[in-house]
Amino acid sequence: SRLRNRNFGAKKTRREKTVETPYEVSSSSRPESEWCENIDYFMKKRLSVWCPVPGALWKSGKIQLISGEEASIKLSDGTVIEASTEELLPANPYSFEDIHDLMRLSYLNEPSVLHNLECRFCHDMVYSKAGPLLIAINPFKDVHLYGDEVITAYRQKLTNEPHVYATADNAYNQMMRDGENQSIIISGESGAGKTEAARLAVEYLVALCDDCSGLKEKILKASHILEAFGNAKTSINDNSSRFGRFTEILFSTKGKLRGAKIQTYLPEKMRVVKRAKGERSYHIFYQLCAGAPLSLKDRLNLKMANQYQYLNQSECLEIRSVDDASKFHMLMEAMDIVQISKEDQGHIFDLLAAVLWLGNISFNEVDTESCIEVALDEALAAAARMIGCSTQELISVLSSPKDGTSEKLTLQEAISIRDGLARSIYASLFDWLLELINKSLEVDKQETGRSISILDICGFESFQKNSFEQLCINYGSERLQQHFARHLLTIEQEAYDMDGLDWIKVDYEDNHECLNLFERKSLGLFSLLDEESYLPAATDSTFLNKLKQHLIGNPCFKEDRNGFFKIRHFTGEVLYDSSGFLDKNRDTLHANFSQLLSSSCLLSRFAPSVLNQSQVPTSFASELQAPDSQKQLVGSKYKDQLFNLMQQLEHTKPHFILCIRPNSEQLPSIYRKELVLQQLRYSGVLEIVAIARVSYPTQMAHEEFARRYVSLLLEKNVPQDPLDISVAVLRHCNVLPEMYQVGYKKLYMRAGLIDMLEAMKKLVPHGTPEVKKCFHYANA
Ligand code: AD9
Ligand code: MG
Repeated sequence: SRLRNRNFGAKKTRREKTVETPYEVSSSSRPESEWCENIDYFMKKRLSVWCPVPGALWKSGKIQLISGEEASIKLSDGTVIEASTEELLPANPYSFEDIHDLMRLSYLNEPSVLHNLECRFCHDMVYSKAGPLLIAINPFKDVHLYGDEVITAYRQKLTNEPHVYATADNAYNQMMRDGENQSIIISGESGAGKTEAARLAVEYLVALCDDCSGLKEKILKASHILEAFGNAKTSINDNSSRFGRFTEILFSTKGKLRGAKIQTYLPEKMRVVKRAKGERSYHIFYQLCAGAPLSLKDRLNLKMANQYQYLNQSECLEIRSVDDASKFHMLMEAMDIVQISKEDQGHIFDLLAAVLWLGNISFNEVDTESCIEVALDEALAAAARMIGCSTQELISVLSSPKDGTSEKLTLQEAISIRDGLARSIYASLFDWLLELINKSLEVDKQETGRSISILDICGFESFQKNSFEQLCINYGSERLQQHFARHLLTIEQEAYDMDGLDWIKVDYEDNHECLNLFERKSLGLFSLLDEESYLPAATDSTFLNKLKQHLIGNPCFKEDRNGFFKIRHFTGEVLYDSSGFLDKNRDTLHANFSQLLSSSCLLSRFAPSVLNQSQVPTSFASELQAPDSQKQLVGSKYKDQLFNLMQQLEHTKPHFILCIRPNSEQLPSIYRKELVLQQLRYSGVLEIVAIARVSYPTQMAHEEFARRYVSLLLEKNVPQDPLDISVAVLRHCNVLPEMYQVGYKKLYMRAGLIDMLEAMKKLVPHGTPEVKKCFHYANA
């Protein structure tokens, strides 16, 4: 309850003064600063207040009586309740339609924000702004806010309603205006709508440009293909992304669409062979089984999905209102559009069938001493045929011990080798597919110069059982949250302080402690995990002991019952089951995989390039149970990838979208206040608004400002110093003093000012001698 009952601005009179003028507070409301002293006023004028009500968070009502610290409140349903005056918060007089930006609430407090978002949500207005941040609440239904006509409306600026399109439009305009690369960073927990938002952003950006070469269609379809291979139904989201995605849309310096490049992060391999009940493997498997044309079915010896052990094990083969067969037809079309050759498509289907058939391979116990033998049946023959090797070669891989010793395999070991092979094939297939897609979207580098990147990583997850996969996903969310908070909450405040601005700090509890838990050099969770993974004798339980020994001092780490530990994430506490951590982090390939690779013309065709790229040592034989210390392990590799990603993002101007999941059932029209509030709280939305209300979103060095806007000065005596030019321009244009602050180095401007200056510039003729002189000066 970090934020409960916080009423931003209530005690911060100084800030209130700077804020009111540009965002005009309606005269019918009292300024926040007066709230504390003016509860009486609210009672007399019968103005609404928020009152805490057990089980319903807050309800609005009117104060009937105040006696000392206690007040009687009549709620809108007629009931009267008692509450302490300290717990009451002022409600806003506005109707929600006016308030598409939470910055415009005259009283910024949790119940007001929740209520405003709820009203908008109930009217299908699922987007709102929180200052610089776009909030998107997942409607789980078609809200008719998308498509060509709406795109045109945003392009022509016919509407100022918040929207992903507006965010994308803004990014494009800023890229063109400032010549700076942009990024759209989408956060939110699993099922909140990140992937949909990313799709809409890409849809808008590619629609901005004329498209003669079919590039636009290719970019959209590429995303469609990746989703078929990288998304799956989980218990939280029917279309959950099981990999992170960073899509760069590339433009020429003139703003023409030139191509795209996609990077992916940590696709979840384990899902191919194992997952929780009620979840599915990757969509593509079910689509293939349901929709493959007869000839393909024959060639792959394809059965129904329920006949494959890898698919039927989790007792979930279909998704409500999803037609896998028609999805498959759309996928084939998408592959054609992306120009994946028919031959490569054939290979892709072969490998998918290989994975499915591998899962059906069974083992017989030959004698009582746990000696096992691969069953010589249809599954073995089909898998070998699909991989492109002989059954004997496949048997040899599946029945020889991982570490090359002569010991006999147990049944469990044999199954683990089989599953490891299936996972590796699928992971390599995914990487290869990405390579094909990127080749198809590739452009001549000289033609590009600008880009807008869209980041959509897996959202925070907390299931009943959480394993290594959730740990990595949730660590990714922590990293992203740090970037989000740094940009929306910290950097700006630091800059104001440094540049000598009059400023009141807004505090925010950041997540550095949790990041530290994961990232510390020698005693962080990932380095401890690596250390154990390199030791052949280590087990999940020795790993857990190590964690307990070294992490117990960190407030984000907690011991739990045997085999489990807890981490306090910024979103809340998650219980992790440590079993399988070491194996998943090692992700060792079978020693004989290289043998199979050389004998299978199919695997040798695509796997080597992919495997070399992913920094796996060239000798597979060295990847035994405990990998050699040169191989980078899964967790720390992901950590490094995220670091690189964050660095890439630091070179862009970020735009943030926060997606919110209004209910856990994926149902339309249900807005669960507690769930929404929790997400608003841990993302720091109220703090972001509080900062935005007093912030200056556009900042420009005086030199740059002078260069751009000196032409607005039509006088003869133009000052020499850039700072003086800035001030002269602003005065000359009659800009209200509360719209800007002048720092030592930069000019800090409120939202809207720069657009106004741009508009004025268009009206002023260029080229007077004074202007030219100043341009020379400023450029120099
Ligand atoms: V995860 O972290 O990948 O598990 P996401 O990506 O945040 O998650 P996703 O975009 O997949 O969530 O959204 C989940 C589902 O919500 C979608 O499959 C849609 O059915 C639904 N959704 C999301 N956004 C919208 C929307 N703008 N309009 C309608 C939506 N439905
Ligand atoms: Mg997603």
